[in-house]
Amino acid sequence: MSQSYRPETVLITGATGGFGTAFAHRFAGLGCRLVLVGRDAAKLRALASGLTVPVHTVQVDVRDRPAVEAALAALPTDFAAIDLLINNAGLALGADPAFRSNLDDWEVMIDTNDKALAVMTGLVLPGMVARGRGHIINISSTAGSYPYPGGHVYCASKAFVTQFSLALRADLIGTGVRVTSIEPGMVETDFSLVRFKGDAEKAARVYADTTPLTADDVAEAVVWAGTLPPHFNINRIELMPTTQGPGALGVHRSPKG
Ligand code: NDP
Ligand code: 8X3
Repeated sequence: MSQSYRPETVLITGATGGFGTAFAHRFAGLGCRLVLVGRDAAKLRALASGLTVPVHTVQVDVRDRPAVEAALAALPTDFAAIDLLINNAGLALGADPAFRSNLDDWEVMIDTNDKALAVMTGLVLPGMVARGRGHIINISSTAGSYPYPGGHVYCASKAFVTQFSLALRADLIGTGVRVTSIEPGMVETDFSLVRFKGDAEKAARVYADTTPLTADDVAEAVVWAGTLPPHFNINRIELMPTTQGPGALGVHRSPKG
């Protein structure tokens, strides 16, 4: 289907990361004005300087609710009416079994992937409803549907994102506001480097001898969902590399059963 809708103003969280940068370039290519949210001012400046559309950058930790509220309240008039919110900032920390995990890591994942995403949504949504149009695209994960060893809180945090997205749909029927959950599998970005806290060898092993998706592949799905005509809502997209698929359930075997 050809594109028949273009969001005028797109806000992207985690804009300085792998997915976020790909989204920024793709929506800039469509001529959208962009609000780029990230923690690193230098990376935000570098990203913005490579784009030829109007850009407003917001340097904030998405977990800092007062700072997020202030930044959204202070958006310049030209950027204030957000048509498309892409809740993308997120992370996994650690892949050890739950009983050997770091509770601080658990809190950071929940605070970032869930609480911050919900707060951002709650701040942007009333304006969309008042304008009778808007779209929220939440970046979830296959981890939200298919648990795996060492996934515990990360998997659960993404299940929250998927279910929150579907529940929003239930509330937003009749408002003109759309919601989409994007659920990628393995995509090569800094995601694993972050998960393994800078251990490049461990991170590289995740992607070794296989063909992961790229951030641009994910952007393809996001742009498609985000440029469909206003009557058309994509609820969920699950995407993964051809070289990835669900695995068997784990079974413990010992002579005693
Ligand atoms: P990256 O690590 O490349 O990007 C993550 C982005 O989130 C960075 O810009 C990072 O900023 C930002 N971020 C993290 N915490 C905060 C915070 N507290 N405040 C503001 N920004 C923050 O990873 P991806 O691009 O791969 O990940 C993007 C999203 O996609 C995440 O939600 C991830 O869970 C999800 N995902 C990733 C998959 C993958 O295999 N790569 C698959 C499925 C889903 P900073 O650089 O400052 O830390
Ligand atoms: C990222 C994909 O499989 O590492 O959400 O959890 S996975």
